Amino acid sequence: MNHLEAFLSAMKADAALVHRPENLRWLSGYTGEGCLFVAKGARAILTDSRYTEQAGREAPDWALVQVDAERDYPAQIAGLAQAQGVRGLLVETDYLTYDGYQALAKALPGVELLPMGGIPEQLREIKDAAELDAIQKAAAIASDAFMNILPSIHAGMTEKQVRRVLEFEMLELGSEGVAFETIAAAGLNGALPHATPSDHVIQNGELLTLDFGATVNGYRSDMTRTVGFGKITGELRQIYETVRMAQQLGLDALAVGKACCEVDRVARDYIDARYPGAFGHSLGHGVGLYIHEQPRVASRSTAVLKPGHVITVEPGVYIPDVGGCRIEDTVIMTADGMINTIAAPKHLIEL
Ligand SMILES: [Mn+2]
Repeated sequence: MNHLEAFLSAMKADAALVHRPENLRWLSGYTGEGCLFVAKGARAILTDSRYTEQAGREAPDWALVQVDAERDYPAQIAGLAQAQGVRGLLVETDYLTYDGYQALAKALPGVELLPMGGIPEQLREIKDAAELDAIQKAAAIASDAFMNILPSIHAGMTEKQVRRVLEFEMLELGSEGVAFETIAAAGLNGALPHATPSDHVIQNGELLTLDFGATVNGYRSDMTRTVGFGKITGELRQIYETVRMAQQLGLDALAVGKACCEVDRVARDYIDARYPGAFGHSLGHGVGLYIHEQPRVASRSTAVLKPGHVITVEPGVYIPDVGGCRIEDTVIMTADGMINTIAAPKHLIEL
């Protein structure tokens, strides 16, 4: 069953309207702006003249409905809904703006707008062979880029300079673009889990956390490595080894049929016993066309691991006025185990 067939059979309404860019791409292959109208007897891409050529190339099996000043999105959607006799239309109420929703409701007086309820996101959890191939390629690019830049990064560079070198190398190796905004956090900035690269000059004795990913065919990879400059001793080394062990325990806990909250707990208990309260975020998340997908690997997650899940394992320790460390791999769950897509080593590298 292809993505569209899976979606159609999961739809509990006459038709659906899809706006989220990742879902457009996943269902149709189309990567431009606009939305999809999907019904049992119709599939159409609605967009404007800037994208009609592109939509025809990327999704030749889909009908094209052009919007313009005369016939805007609500009017064209109303036309399609009427032609298909739609009474209930699924919409992404977790993505549409309030104004967009109001405009639709006004244009479709006889149609009930129903929440999509995350159907595409649930289906996207399980990746097929082509998706896994793209993610593995993206992971290899990021991992190789990290290894390639190690000889050229050194104390005296700023976080921004390291980011530039790393992102350039990923592009050189074939990435379409960054998977998300690269994090480069050295010294005390390492205590901020999502620090933005700054002009901070990296000093010997500091840790640098790099969280980054590449993109292939729209699919992303996600990895984090923390490296040291000069000699790393005392508490920073302890923090590093604690995170490294917690990450390994998390990886070792992965198995098909295992509850995600159990995997989170194994890594979290290890850190909490040593650095209480220093690991605030969840252990991991799904990765695919979007960087944060289902399933969540979190203490309150109800998800159970299945073959085809792609998840991260990324514990961290963050201590204000001391620094921090995170180590992360992207892992594919398979019927008989798992594949760690990130090859880069995890011992403490001192540059
Ligand atoms: Mn991540």
